[in-house]
Amino acid sequence: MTPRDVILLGVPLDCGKRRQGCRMGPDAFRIAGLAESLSELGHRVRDDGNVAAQATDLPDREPLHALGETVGWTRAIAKAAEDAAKDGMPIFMGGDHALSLGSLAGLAAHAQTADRPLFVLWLDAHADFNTPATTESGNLHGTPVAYAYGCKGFEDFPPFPAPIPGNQIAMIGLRSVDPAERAALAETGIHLTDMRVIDESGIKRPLAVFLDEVTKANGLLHVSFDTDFLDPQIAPAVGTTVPGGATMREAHLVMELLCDSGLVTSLDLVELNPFLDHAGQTAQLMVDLTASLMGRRIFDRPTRGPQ
Ligand code: B3U
Ligand code: MN
Ligand code: MN
Repeated sequence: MTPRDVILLGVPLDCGKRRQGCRMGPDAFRIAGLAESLSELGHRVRDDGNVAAQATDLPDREPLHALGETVGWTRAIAKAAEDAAKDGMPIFMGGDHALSLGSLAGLAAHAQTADRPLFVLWLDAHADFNTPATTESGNLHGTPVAYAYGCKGFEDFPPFPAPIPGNQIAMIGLRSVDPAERAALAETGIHLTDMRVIDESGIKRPLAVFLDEVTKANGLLHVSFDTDFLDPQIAPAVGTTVPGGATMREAHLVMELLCDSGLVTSLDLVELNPFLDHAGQTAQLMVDLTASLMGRRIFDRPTRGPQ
């Protein structure tokens, strides 16, 4: 893989849901050696430290959890994302998935300036397609894709720059989707790959189809990697585990295919809750998967078996 200018941004945001601990994520990624792993692969890595929360005087509003704090973070992260994208490949070390309200907004603004379409790959057990009006939990980490798609209901948030059309969004790993999300998604044209598709036909094909679209459109590609994409047996450090997730092999294959494509321009690593981890196991796995995405491999392809 050609060396990249990687910019690590810590985002100790923990307000997208009630269970606390994701604010320790940035340090867990650092301690698990994210920067060192990427430097070893030949990339130029800069750690810009942590994004600071931004205060707002927006009052909270039932049933939404921490609305004001989340809107403040969204502004701060969007600014940091837009700035970092000018300099290289930002990797956002979360933080829960409400982080992506900001990363997507900043990257969409950057894409607009660069005059290229922004594509989004959402690796997650959940669709995160609720709006402040439809969410049953009140947890805003369940809303970033709806915000980026341009759904109504986000009037308290900064207007989303250039909403992303459904055919530029793919979700892989789905296994927990709310009824309101399912109904809303049906209208969107978003590429939906649930675990059944993966079980029946493998994870490679839906990914390859989407990557082809990115290539044809000369798009930017943002990958949003929710730790709960992975099966909880290999990734226990998640507040909202859902059984039946991606295996170690499936996840590495996704990362290797993304690496081969050369298309990824930014990455979120979210929902890691180090308080729930077993001796850093999940943090280490997320770092190893990121290394696969950034060029670590067993052999250079094509591999030749015994003749
Ligand atoms: N869709 C549910 C559950 C959920 C979404 N993201 C996570 N959980 N981690 C909700 O609360 O919106
Ligand atoms: Mn998520
Ligand atoms: Mn999730």
